[in-house]
Amino acid sequence: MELTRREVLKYAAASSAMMAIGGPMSSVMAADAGEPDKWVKSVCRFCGTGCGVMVGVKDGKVVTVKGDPNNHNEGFLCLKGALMPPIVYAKERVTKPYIRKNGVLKPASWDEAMSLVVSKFKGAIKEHGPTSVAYYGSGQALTEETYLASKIWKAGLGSNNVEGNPRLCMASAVGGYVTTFGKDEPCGSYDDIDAATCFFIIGSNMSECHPILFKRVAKRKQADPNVKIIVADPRRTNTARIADEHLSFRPGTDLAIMNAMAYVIIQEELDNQRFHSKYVTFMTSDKKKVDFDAYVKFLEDYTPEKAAKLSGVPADQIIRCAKMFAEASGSMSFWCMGLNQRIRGVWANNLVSNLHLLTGQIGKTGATPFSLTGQPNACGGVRDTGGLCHLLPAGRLIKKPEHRAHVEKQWGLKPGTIAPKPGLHTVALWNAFSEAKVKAIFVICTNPAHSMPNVNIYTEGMKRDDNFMVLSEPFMDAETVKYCDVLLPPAFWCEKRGVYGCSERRYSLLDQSVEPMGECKPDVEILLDFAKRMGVDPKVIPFKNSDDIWEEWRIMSSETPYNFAGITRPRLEKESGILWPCPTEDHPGTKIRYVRGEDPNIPKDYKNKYHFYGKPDGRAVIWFRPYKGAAEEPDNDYPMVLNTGRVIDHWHTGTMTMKVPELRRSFPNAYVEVNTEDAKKYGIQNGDDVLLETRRDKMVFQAKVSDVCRPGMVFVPWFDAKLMINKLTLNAFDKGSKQPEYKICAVRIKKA
Ligand SMILES: Nc1nc2c(c(=O)[nH]1)N[C@H]1C(S)=C(S)[C@@H](COP(=O)(O)OP(=O)(O)OC[C@H]3O[C@@H](n4cnc5c(=O)[nH]c(N)nc54)[C@H](O)[C@@H]3O)O[C@H]1N2
Ligand SMILES: Nc1nc2c(c(=O)[nH]1)N[C@H]1C(S)=C(S)[C@@H](COP(=O)(O)OP(=O)(O)OC[C@H]3O[C@@H](n4cnc5c(=O)[nH]c(N)nc54)[C@H](O)[C@@H]3O)O[C@H]1N2
Ligand code: SF4
Ligand SMILES: [Mo]
Repeated sequence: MELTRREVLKYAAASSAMMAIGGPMSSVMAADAGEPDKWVKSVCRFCGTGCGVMVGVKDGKVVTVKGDPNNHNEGFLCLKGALMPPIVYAKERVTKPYIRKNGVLKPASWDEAMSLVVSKFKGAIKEHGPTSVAYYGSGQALTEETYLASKIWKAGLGSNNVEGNPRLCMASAVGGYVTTFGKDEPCGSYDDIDAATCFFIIGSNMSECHPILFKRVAKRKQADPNVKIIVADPRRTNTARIADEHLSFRPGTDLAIMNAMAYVIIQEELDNQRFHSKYVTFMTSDKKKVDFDAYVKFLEDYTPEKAAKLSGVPADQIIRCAKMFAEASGSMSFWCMGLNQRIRGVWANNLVSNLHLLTGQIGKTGATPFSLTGQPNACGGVRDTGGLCHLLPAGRLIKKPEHRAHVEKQWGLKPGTIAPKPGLHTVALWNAFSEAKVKAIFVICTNPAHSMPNVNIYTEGMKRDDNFMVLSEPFMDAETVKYCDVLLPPAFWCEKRGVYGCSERRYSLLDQSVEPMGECKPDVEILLDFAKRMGVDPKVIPFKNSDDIWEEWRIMSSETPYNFAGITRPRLEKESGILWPCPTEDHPGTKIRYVRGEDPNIPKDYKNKYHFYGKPDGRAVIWFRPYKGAAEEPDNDYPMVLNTGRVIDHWHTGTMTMKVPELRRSFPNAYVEVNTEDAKKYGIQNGDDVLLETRRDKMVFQAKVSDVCRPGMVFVPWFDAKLMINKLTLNAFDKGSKQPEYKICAVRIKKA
């Protein structure tokens, strides 16, 4: 059904509830503007679901957006996706460069701004060496933007300080996949949803954060009432409301629950011996290869009774869920920040994959461990191109000499050009910038002055005079604008051309729909200009535009298991997304990895059906991952857990969704969710002001009293720049992935 804009807006206020049930939203025509002159194929600007959109253009302006019927979303969009056009023309758009003078941003020409940027970067490199300069990017930047920036820094400037917000988001998932399978990225696809008979959704609020995928899950359940849904989340979210089993546990204790599920599976003889004896290695946390019996012994610490005591989930519920998962004809797991944003994020990821490997619930349609990616291009843009401080393109590692040598050869560099030491990861990088050890940083498509944990430290650091930040940001009211030394005006979303790669290894093209506003330039052009002015060898950066960059990267991938040589620009223009590996132009793309006959990386006559070729012995790993607590557990002084996350109608720091009146109205301010029992204990009524205090800072929020949070925890959404919860959060991080623990810290609350 098509809705007019007015009809859509009627639904806006109720959108969360609506999406939770899979809702009446189908393709949305959010326009009163009349029939567009043309429709341009693109991708939604927001979440990692990566819905295809058609952008309606009239008189050179974007007037409407509708779902692309040929992409995986089959024409469906959620409200955020449908309401994008007004964001493009918001009055806050930055349309010319600015330079800060005496504390105030003053308009400048491109040449003045870029000359200053280059003099600062050159000065820093000359005085303090290449590691004093950095790039901080984004899982929302186009693939070509991140590939280019990473190459400029690592190959051109000699600095591996290339980081970005995916460190705050997907680093633990990368760590999980790499340690378990030897290669990053999911092995299944969205199509698995239509065949799965059990969904294990853990640490993901899909109904609000991946609404169109959740809709597909809900549709599956509606079509077949025997399909089971397990949701493991300490909050009773909209997602949990359609679950057959909602496991509500003390935050952080899900490691014990997943181990207990494995215990039950083995006790009930529901493990798949034939599969794990042939395709799995059992490994202790200190990387000793052991046998199945050692695993059984390890799990003795995790009987359902012991896990129940620790987590607060009844033992019989753990047993029911374990059986449900193992006995289903196809089990599909989804997870997101509830697992990744933890100091045991990688371990939590391993534990989900353990359940699949133990039961053989993998490598067949409907059975797969599927990490939901947050941002629209964290997979394609950052993980795949290697846009982090320890990575090189296609999953190769800076610390491995043979990986550096191969990339140097592919890039035509002198051997030894890429520095052998990884750069600084995000928390370390911003620490170093705050101490003015890193002198100059280029920030593109992210808003760290709002999104970093324990953010006061970093905003204080940004105020210093002896470090320098250049920021490319389309909106004047983004928090980081307050602190940058130079502000550059980027072309936004539909004003530029490039690729997004979403959660399921699907690469889709965003074609340019309209001309950039004012003096805005695509980030690719900004970076190319920067490289030229920095004197980077034109043989290293030979590109004229985004198409040239894609061409180099596409061909380079063909010598790796990421092989997407078949995904050419003309093909992307015609088709609405293709899943890699895709080695040749006539290859349809790959739905299931690691399976003979499905994955083109495995020879057709390979001896075994499955081949986990990311590991030297071809076997995936079941890891022993014991339960360990959070970095800051509640205590007498700070007796509750503070949890932070998202709401359906806002995107992150709100710079975009706050510009859409209907979205702003549905969530105008941040608030604190308090459980009814805790409210009674602290004498708090719905709507009261509540003071939240952590060891970092304190702030007052209005209370929403409900049964959503479990007792002992509170939840605050982090979109609101006026009420910035990241002043209170903790910057402890996972030792392996370096991803911060946004999901758990200790807090005390009282009525204000
Ligand atoms: N509407 C909307 N959608 C988005 C985004 C957005 O800003 N707005 N952002 C996108 C991005 S970048 C991301 S990363 C994703 C995030 O998507 P999600 O991870 O689904 O969203 P969050 O709200 O961050 O957290 C999910 C859940 O983790 C739970 N959780 C907290 N502690 C624990 C724990 O100890 N164990 C478990 N198992 N769960 C726990 C929380 O209660 C919360 O319900 O969303 C993407 N989609
Ligand atoms: N408390 C708490 N904090 C969190 C999280 C949490 O769960 N809790 N989640 C973390 C996670 S998962 C993530 S992914 C991060 C996200 O954190 P951020 O990346 O900092 O948040 P965004 O609001 O997405 O910032 C994107 C910025 O890019 C700008 N922009 C949009 N389009 C363009 C463009 O084309 N070019 C340029 N140059 N700029 C553009 C936007 O206006 C916006 O200011 O936050 C992390 N922070
Ligand atoms: S589900 Fe995500 S990608 Fe799809 S329309 Fe909504 S925000 Fe956009
Ligand atoms: Mo994210």
